[in-house]
Amino acid sequence: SRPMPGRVGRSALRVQAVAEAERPTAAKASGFEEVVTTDITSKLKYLFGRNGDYTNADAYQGTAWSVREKLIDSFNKTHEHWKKEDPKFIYYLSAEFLMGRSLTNTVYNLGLEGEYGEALREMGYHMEKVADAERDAALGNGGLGRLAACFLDSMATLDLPGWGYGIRYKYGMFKQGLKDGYQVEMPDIWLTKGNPWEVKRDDVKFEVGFGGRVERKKVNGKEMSVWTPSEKVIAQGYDNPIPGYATPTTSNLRLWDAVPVHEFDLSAFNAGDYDRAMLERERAEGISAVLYPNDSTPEGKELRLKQQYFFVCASLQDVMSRFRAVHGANWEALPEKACFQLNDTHPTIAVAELMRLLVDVEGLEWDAAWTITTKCLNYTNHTVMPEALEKWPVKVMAKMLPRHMEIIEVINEGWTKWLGVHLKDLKSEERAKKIAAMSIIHANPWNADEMLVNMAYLAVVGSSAVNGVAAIHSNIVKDEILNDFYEIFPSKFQNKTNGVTPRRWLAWCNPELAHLITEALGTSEWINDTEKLAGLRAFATDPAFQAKWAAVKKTKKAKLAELIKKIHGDDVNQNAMFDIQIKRIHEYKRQYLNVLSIIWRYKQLKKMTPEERKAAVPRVCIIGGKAASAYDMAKRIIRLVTAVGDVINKDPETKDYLRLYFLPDYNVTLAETIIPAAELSQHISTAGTEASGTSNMKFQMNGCLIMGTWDGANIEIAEETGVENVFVFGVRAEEINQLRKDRKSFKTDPRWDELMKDIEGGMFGDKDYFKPLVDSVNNMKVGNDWFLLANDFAGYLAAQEEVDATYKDQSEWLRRSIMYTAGSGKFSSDRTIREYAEDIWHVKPARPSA
Ligand code: GPV
Repeated sequence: SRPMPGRVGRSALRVQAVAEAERPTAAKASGFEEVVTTDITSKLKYLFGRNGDYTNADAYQGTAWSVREKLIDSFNKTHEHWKKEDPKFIYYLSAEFLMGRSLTNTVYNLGLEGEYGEALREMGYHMEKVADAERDAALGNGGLGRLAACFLDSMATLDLPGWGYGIRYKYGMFKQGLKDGYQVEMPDIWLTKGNPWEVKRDDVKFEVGFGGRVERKKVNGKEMSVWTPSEKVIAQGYDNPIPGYATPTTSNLRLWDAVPVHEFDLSAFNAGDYDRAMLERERAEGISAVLYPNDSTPEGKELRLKQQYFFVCASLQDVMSRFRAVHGANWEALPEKACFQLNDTHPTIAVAELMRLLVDVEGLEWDAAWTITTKCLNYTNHTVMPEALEKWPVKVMAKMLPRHMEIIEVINEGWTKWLGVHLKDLKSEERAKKIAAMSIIHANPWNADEMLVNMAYLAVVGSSAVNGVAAIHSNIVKDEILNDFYEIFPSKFQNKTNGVTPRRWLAWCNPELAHLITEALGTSEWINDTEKLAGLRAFATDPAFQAKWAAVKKTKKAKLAELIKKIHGDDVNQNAMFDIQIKRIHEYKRQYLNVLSIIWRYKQLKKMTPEERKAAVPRVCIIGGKAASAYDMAKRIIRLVTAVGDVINKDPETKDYLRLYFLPDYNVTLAETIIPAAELSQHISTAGTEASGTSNMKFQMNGCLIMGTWDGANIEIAEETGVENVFVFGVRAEEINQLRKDRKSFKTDPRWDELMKDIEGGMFGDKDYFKPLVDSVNNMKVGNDWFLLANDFAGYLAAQEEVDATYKDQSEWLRRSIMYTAGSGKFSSDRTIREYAEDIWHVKPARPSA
C-alpha cells in the first residue's frame, strides 16, 4: 500500500515539489524517504544480488523495481473496481506505442516525487541522473506511436476504462548513428536488463493461426466454415500499467509476445536434427521480433501482415473471453461493453477477425455478427499520402489468412450489392463506375493482373465512426481521400484534432517553466485543465514576468548546449536563437527546404563585413530525425545536413553567427531536452500533406515560436495563439492541385538557382551523392519537385527575415512566447480523449476510491 496519504489531495503541491527537488540541499527528513531508501537497497540486494557501491544505473534499477510495486498496487485497485463496476471499455488497437522512459513519469504521475527524490538524495544520488539510466521503450516510429502513448496517459488521467493493445517488439525503433555524416542503423536492444514496467501474465495466452485451409462442414447439424491453420503460435500477454495523474486510476497497455506452441521439438533434437528442433521457436519469435521502421509508407512484407493479425487476433480473443466470463454468450450486448479504436489501418484485419470469431467460433448468424462488428469498431485515418494507404495483395491474404479472405469477399459482396441498391438512381454506367471505385477488393492500378484488399475501405465499411486528426486533414479525408464514402455516410465522418499530454510534455520535461506557470496562475490545476493556461495572457507584456520566462528558457538552452557539446564537442553561443526541426526525415516534411535557407543565411553572412555581421541575429540550427532504412532520398537529406554543418560550423568568419548540427538518434527522451530549449521550431510540410503533426503542440506548450505552413494542426495552433504571432508562409492546400498540374505558374527565384548550382558544384563535397537531391526539386521537369520546395522558397526566406526582426525585439519575442503557452490549452490530449469518449466511444469515467 502507498506510504503517502493519497495522491489526489496532493496534486496541487506537485509542481512545488518538483521545484523543491531541484534544491541542492537535502530537504528535511519526512520519515517516508527512510522507508523508500530501505526498499531501494533491498531491491538491489535481493533482485540483483548487489551490496553497496551502486552506480546510477544500479540506483535506477533499485528505484524502478521499488516504484513498480506502488504502480501495481494502484493497478490492482483500479482493476478490482472496474471488475466490480463492469463499465464499457475502450480498447485502443495500435501497432505502435512510443512510450519513452517510465521512471520519472510514473513517480510524478503517482505523486511520489517527494519521497523518492529525498530518498535518492539521502543515498547520494540525484533523480535526474538516475532516471537517465533508463532506456526508451521505442515501440513506435514517430507521431502515430507517440500519439497512442499520450492517449493512454489521458485515458488513465480521465479515469476512462480503457486499455491499449499492441505488440511487445523485442527490438524497437532502430538506434541511429552517424558514420562520416551518413546514417547508420543499429538494433534497439532494450530488454536485456529486464523491464520493471511490465508484468508477464502466465495465465494470459491465446493461440493464433496462419495459413492452412478452409472447409465447409456440418457441425451439430449446422453448415460451418472450419479453418485449419497450417501454423500456430501463442500470444503471451504482458501488462504495462499506465498511471493516471492526480487520480487513483492506473490502466493498462497489454502487449503480446509471440512464442512457440511447443517449447522444443525433442524428437527432432534426439534424431540429430538440431535446426528442425529450433525451427518452430524461431518462426514464432520472428513475429514479435522487430518493429517495421517505416513512418507512413507501408512495408509490403508478409511478416508485417502477420504481425498485424497476430496482435489483433490475440486482443479480440482476450476481450471476448473477459466478456464471456461475465455475460456468457450474449454477444448482442458486446457493443455495450467494448469498443475498439483502430489506430490507422494497421489493425483493420479486426473487421474480418471479429466476424470470424462471432460466426465461425460462436456460431452467430452473419447479419447479427455484422451488426455487432460495425458497432464495436471505429477507425482513425492518419495520413493523406497515397502510398501509405495499406493494400494487401489478395494472393498474400488468401495464403496467410484464407478464412479472412473469404470473409472479406463476402463483406465486399454485401457491400457492393447494397451500393447498387443505394445508387439505383444513377445511370447504370455511372453506377458501375462508382461501385468499382468503392469496392474493397480492386485491381492494382499499376498491375491490372493483381487484385488488392484496400484496408482503408474495409475499415470504413466495418466501422461506426471514421475520423481524421486535425480539422484540415478531416476535411481532406471527407472531400478527397474517402469522398465517395463520405457522400454515402456523411454522419460517419468526424474530426478529432490530436493532442499531447501536458504532463510529460510540459510539467515533467520543463519543471522550471511549470513552476513559473503555477506561481503566476496561483494553482497547478492547469496540469490537468490546460484551458487554465489562458490565464498567462495577462502576464504576456509584464516585464518582470517576461524576465523570469526568459531565465527559464536560458536554463533549458544551457542544458541543450551541454548535450551538443557532449555529442559534437562544440561550444555554442547560448545567446543565439535555438532554431529546431525534429521529426522523421521525409520529403514532404521538407527538411531540405530548411537546409537551403540555412545555406542562404550562411552565404549572406559571408558577404557581410565583420561590423555588419555584428548586427545579425545569431542562430544555432538543429535538425534531428530518422530516415526509414530503405528511404534513399531521406538518407541523402541527412548527409546534406551534416555536410553543410561541417562547412558552416568550422568557418571562422561565421561560426559565431550560425551553426547547424544534426542530432543523431532523435527519440522521445531527446525530445524532452530539445523541446523546452527551443525558441523557433520548423513545421514546414507542403500544405495538405501533414495530417496533423504533434511536436508542433509540444513546442507551443513550451513557449516556442512556430515557423509553419498552413498545414495540419499548425492552422489550429495559429488560431489559438493568434495568427499574427506565428510565422506563416507558403501556398495553401487548395492551390496545390492546380500548381502541380500547371508547372508554368511555379514561382522561381534566382537565389534558388544559385543554391542549386552551389550544391551541384560541390560546395559541400559529395556532389555525385547530392545530385539526386538537386534533380528531385528541379521543377522544370514534369513530376519533379512534387512537394513544391522551389515554389515556397521565396516566401520561406521572407518569413525567416521576419523571424530575425522579431527576435531583435526581445520583449515582443517573449510576449509571443508567453502567448503560445497561453494558447496551448486546446492541444492537451485530455481534450482529444474527452471528445473521442463522448462522440465515438460512449465510455464514461469510472474512478476507484483513493
Ligand atoms: I499513417 N503518422 C505516423 O507517424 N506514422 C504513420 O504510419 C502514419 C501517420 C503521423 C502523421 O504523419 C502525423 O501528421 C500525425 O500527427 C500523427 O500520425 C498522429 O496522428
